[in-house]
Amino acid sequence: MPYSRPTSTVQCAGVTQHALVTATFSQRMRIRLDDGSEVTGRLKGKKIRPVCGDLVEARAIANEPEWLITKILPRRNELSRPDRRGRIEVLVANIDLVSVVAADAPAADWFIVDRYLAAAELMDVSALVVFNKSDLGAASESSETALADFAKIGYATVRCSAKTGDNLNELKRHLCEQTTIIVGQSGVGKSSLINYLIKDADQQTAELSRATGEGRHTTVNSMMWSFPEGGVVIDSPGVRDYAPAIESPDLVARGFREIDEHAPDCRFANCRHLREPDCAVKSAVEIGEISARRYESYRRLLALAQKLADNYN
Ligand SMILES: Nc1nc2c(ncn2[C@@H]2O[C@H](COP(=O)(O)OP(=O)(O)OP(=O)(O)O)[C@@H](O)[C@H]2O)c(=O)[nH]1
Ligand SMILES: [Mg+2]
Ligand SMILES: [Zn+2]
Repeated sequence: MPYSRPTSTVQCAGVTQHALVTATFSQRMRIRLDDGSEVTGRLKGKKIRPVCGDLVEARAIANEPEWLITKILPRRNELSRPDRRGRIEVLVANIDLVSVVAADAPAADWFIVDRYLAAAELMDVSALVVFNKSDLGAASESSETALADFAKIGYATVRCSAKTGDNLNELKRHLCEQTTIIVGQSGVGKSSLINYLIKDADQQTAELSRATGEGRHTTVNSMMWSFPEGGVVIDSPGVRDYAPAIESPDLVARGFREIDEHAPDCRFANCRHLREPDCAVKSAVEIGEISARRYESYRRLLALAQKLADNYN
């Protein structure tokens, strides 16, 4: 991928053009222009906050190496989370696939995976579960169960290793020709997977880390990489926890496809599947049709969404 470092070349103020945000740093961002070159952009004022995947309007600034970003074009979708004050923080925009990575080291928190999957459902985009570090041996019992749960409800799952390259062709097959965000806990191997799949990503990350003075091994910014064959993948910083920003508790069930599927059979149309009588969801959990862990995940996210809604109102 062409990457031109900001230079001290004198530039004339240019006409506004569309650009793609390929990386965000605290004050600056990397944007890709129509001709494929990449330049550093900064914001005009603080009213807009572009994220990786955004299409923006930008123009060259006379006698400065940086470009000025003036506007964000309408987004197709947003992956977001509530910030500490309960406001919505957008992480990336305009994506086609949420690829959630987990591993047995560090031990997987499957509730986090469920929440990313819920975010994908609510955004109406596809999702994929990647179980990395297969070279470490057989998966733990809890991971086996969780992976089987996901497969049962129709999510694609890929077991692979960024260390040995095992099954990475299969992973690549899922990622090509679209815009994917790779998410998951810190240390599960998100960047390693991208480095394996995109040969010069490691070197470019190192260069950017030097340029920005930021660490190399832990990803601190979202960053987009392109496959030569088409398609892009966004590496994102690992999380300790994640929850989607959900406008109303009523929407939480939509984030769990197997719960959403059973909900029409509940006695009450507005059943929250907690203590209501004749709840088809709870019946399905009791007979093992719906995974008890996924149901617990739903209850936890519902409680969180309720808390956020109460704080907000
Ligand atoms: N054994 C084994 N180790 C791996 C594999 N993939 C990554 N690692 C190691 O796991 C550690 C974390 O890898 P990263 O790629 O930095 O993980 P990350 O998910 O990008 O982490 P953050 O950027 O902090 O979110 C590194 O020491 C990698 O060498 C794998 O498939 N097998
Ligand atoms: Mg990383
Ligand atoms: Zn119900």
